[in-house]
Amino acid sequence: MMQLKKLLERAMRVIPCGVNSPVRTFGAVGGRPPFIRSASGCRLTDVDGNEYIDYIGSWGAAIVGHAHPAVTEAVAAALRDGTSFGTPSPLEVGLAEEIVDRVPSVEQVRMVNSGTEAVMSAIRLARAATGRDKIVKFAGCYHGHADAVLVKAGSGVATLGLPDSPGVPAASVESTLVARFNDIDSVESIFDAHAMEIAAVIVEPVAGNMGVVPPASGFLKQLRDLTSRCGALLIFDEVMTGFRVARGGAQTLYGVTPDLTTFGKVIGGGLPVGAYGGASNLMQQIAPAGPVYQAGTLSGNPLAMAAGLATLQQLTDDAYQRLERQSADLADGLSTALNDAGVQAVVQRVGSMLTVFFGAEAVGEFDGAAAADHDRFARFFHALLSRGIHLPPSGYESWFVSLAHDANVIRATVDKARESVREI
Ligand code: KE4
Repeated sequence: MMQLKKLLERAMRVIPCGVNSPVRTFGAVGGRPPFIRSASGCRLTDVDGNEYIDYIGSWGAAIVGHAHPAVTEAVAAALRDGTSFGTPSPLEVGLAEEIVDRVPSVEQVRMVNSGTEAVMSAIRLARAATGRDKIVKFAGCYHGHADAVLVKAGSGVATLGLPDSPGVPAASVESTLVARFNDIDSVESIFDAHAMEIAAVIVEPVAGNMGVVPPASGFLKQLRDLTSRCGALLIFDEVMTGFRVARGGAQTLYGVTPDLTTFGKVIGGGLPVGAYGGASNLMQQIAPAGPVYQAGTLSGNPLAMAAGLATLQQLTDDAYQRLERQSADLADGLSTALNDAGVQAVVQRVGSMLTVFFGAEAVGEFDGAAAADHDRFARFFHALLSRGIHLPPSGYESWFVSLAHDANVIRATVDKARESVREI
């Protein structure tokens, strides 16, 4: 504990709240986060030598497990040739080809350095391509921290966006309209009022930032039909779902084709990468092919490309079948443990991303997620952490299962969850 205490004191002096991203502070669950020194497979080891089974998975990037030999070796090989050149390089072509091969709606893709950048760029492209300014997002969906999408619904479900953070000028969000996820009527009422001004609807095809909330049957198709009818683009933010819920992402799982897709996490294999892509006629509007400016010093850097490519190459059809089997076993085991303990909760899962909502029977949109018992989740979180299981520290986050979470790890997790529910 001494190492952690000293490190936290040092971190608090030089980094806001000692962390480089807010959710890491355990603010939603209380207590202090362990500082992780290393990770391997599905396990984290903190600076005091404590080991945890990891369900944060670097927020989705570590889908093949931490320090996977193929990824480590690919990065090491690229590293021996230098880190970044600021010129075209072969590895970025390889990763772009792999993305295009997997996602039929993507004919061309541009690499950036985060999901936030990917979303910023996709929205700029949609506005340029349509000549319109307004965008529609959904309460509870998170698309990174660019001004235009740092918005939460005001009262009601379809309202002009309200800034979600100081420093976001009203002017930056007055063109952002907020609807309710899984409620096509809330989207149609926005289009009734603003149809010809809307450049795009952006949606997480499986919501993962209000906890995991799957799309209601037909919802994504309804969004596709409505946007096509009104000349607006449909943007699937697949930063989390991309190559996570299926080989080609959520769009292949649900059979709905967006105009633009954003990616992140998995395609970087733990190194900083984002990307956005779509049909060539759209992507050819991006500079220098076209007038829509977007740039980045480290975009396409060889190390991140090597990590992403090596990760995707591990994600074979067999790998997705294993992820599906292990994740289903975990979800079923958790549901049974909660039910046996008489605890009202629901486990919502798509592929290898899942969330436990306490005090709820089913969650279909943000109000339902907010109404869940987050205090009970916090107690569950700490009961498991004390037993060496590290969940994401918020009831609004997805748990991530990796290829390294084998049957024994899943069984151990369910056993410890069964113990934990008895004390929360
Ligand atoms: P980044 O800028 O954090 O790479 O990506 C932003 C983003 C965009 N779109 C979706 C659907 C996302 O889930 C994210 C980022 N996800 C969070 C996890 N809920 C990142 C964790 C964090 O902010 O520390």
